[in-house]
Amino acid sequence: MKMTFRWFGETNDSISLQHIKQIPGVEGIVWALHDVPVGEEWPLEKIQEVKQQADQSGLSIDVVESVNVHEDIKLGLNTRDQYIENYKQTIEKLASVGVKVICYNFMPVFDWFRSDLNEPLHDGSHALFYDKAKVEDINPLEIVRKNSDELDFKMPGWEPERLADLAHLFEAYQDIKEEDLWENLSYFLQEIIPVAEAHDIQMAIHPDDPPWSIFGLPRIITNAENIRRLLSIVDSSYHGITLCSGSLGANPLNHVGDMVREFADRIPFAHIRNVKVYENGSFIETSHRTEDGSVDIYDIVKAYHEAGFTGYVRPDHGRHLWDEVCRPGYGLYDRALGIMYLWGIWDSLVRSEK
Ligand SMILES: [Mn+2]
Repeated sequence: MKMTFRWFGETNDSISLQHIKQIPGVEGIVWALHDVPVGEEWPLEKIQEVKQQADQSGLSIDVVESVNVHEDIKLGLNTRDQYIENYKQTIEKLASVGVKVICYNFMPVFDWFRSDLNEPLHDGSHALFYDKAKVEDINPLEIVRKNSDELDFKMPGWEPERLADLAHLFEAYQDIKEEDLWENLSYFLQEIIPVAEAHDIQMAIHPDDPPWSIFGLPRIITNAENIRRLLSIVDSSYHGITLCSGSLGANPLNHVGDMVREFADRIPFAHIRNVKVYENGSFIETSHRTEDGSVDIYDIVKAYHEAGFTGYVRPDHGRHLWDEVCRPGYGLYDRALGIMYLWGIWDSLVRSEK
């Protein structure tokens, strides 16, 4: 496996490339142009700038996360074709600097979703928390207000113009059911995958986080059965998944290790992290260690090892430790600890083979 680390950019991250380079075994960054509005074509000069920065630190730029999909594509509007055309152009440009994997998702309106970004754990660290009852109880428009008041809800990656448009977006999704979303995803894939294939870039869809419908919005990349359906839409090794153990693992019915075993040859990119799921359906992010959460991280790494996995891996989110000031979920310390845990399991599996 090739170890990577998510980096938000020189002026957009509390962590430097030099620090990332010092984590054992990290070969590359997982990056994106976070200031390009969703749907627009990525400018080549800005792509090359990141490539240069990474080169100087001896890190690869093979994995991009994410090239986000415009809502009009997910809604299946007539305007989608222009956005799909822009997407294709971005694929072509990313290929020109050597990008190998593009992570994306197909979640309506919200990307990953939590009720609290700084929930205390028993050890005094803090982590992202999903309070199920709280989310079920709240009107999403209220979240916007709370967000702007810097209270309970903050959503990194939410552009202000998108927040302002939230009421309109919800209206637009009113008639979009799961089957409509499948149809719109299928249209997108049939357009995109041949282009990705021609440019030797693997598309890797991220599962829905959490893996169930929120606020009545449809969500479809949620379990093994739906991943099977997803992969059958286009039969190509360039159409794969970003298998995220924490997203799928928030539903105790999902056995992530078995998903690795079943889908291994369609997983170019793995997110590995743990969550502790409570009986009431709420969950909190924990350290990567199997014993600390509800997801069997050992079994997942073992499944990758058995599959001879040569794809990219990154520790997903981490807790906020030792008073670190960082982007929620994306501190240096806990993700670096997570990497060492993953290497510990991996290296011992490799040695025990010999
Ligand atoms: Mn993830």
